[in-house]
Amino acid sequence: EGIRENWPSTAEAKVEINGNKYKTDSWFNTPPNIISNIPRRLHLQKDHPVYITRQIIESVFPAPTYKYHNTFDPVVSTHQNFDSLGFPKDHPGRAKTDTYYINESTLLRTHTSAHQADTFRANLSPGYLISADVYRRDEVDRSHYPVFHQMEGAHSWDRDTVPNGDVAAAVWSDVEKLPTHDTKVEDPNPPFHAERNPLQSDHHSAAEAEAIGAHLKRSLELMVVEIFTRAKIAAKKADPNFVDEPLKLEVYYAGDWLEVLGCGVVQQSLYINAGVPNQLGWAFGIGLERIAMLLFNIPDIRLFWSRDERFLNQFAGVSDNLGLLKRFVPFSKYPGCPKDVSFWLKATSSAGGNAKQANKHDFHENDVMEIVRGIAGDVVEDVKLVDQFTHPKSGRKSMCYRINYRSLERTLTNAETNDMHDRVTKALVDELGVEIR
Ligand code: FA5
Ligand code: MG
Repeated sequence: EGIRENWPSTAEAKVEINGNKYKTDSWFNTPPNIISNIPRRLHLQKDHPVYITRQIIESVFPAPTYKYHNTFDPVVSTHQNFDSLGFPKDHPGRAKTDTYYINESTLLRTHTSAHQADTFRANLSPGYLISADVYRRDEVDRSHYPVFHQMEGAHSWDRDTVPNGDVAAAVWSDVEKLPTHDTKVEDPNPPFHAERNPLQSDHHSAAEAEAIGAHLKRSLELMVVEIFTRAKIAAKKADPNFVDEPLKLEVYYAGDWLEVLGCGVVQQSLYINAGVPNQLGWAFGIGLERIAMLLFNIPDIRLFWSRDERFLNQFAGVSDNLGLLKRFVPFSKYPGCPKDVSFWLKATSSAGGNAKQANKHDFHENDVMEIVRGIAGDVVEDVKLVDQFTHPKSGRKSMCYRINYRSLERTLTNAETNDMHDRVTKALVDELGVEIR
């Protein structure tokens, strides 16, 4: 209730997060419903499915080879989150429409990779696992939530300390030591492509990249085999970001392919910038909720935030005895109430009947998502664009979104759904300047 109120709007306001005060500026766009979720840290809440999933993955990446970091602060610099990873200045992820900023140079991390460079620099162990809450302005549906949990894993080898300086031999010897499994994994992607990635060829030999790729794949296979014995899995080529030979892993679930992780051989520039130029290795980043949804058969990502005992009690005692792990039994599904809202976008410049100008607008769908979440909170199941068109004469653009209001815990009354929808409609007009049709 009233979660959009008390939102500091002046440039001089301060916000307190985990006991630290931060000065906000015109970049500040983190609403109270996000800030209030920061202390939840579901990955540290015993018997929570996100915690259990972290435990299971950690068991596949054992200490002391891997060191676990589970309490890094979510407030990081734009340097940590983007620059340290080589994200270009115009990368869309940096936009205020995609990321929650505290001020121009401070934000809520959008991924655990924000800690990659610092962890490489600290160089405490060959491998690490970082589990943490991460924050993104994103779409609203059953597999996306603005706060979720990621686990990042990495393993590095040091040219200076491997026997005879032979990294490839050292990595293959580590591959030999990995446990074996007898599950067949379909993977049409060879571990190394000679034609790709000229940058890495300055730093790695093909034999080194191939050995590291093999260690990465074998390690991820072990994880996947541990988690899903029955799911169908595919490795697909992904967009290159800050890893080479990038791959993402998708799992077939409830009739759809669900993306669960991204991974690859770490770009050497990262190690160089982190002051450990003689290291080389791999990294992956996984969405813990996505894994937990598959593992426990949890149909909606909002359930993770539920404090309803009918949800939480189903996992009681599992952290201490993984043998008790069983699939989630959904409690009753309450009726959904879909409502449409159609509006004309505001033109950026005064259109004055000029069709070309009227066609220009400064509209981002994530702003619609954010307004709906801010008002309806966890009572919205998904928001979908169902229609859009441009008026042939005026050039004005119209959008129609369908908002499905559905609580996971009770039946909504007509009156409260109508009230929420009216408030959403009003906020769209007030904050985005749209005109309701
Ligand atoms: C990353 O965040 C990279 N940092 C991962 C990485 C690490 C790649 C190290 C290479 C080396 P991506 O944006 O794809 O990648 O997110 C990783 C995973 O987070 C996705 O596969 C998905 O499982 C999960 N995820 C992404 N957005 C959401 C969301 N809104 N809600 C829930 N889970 C999400
Ligand atoms: Mg995404």
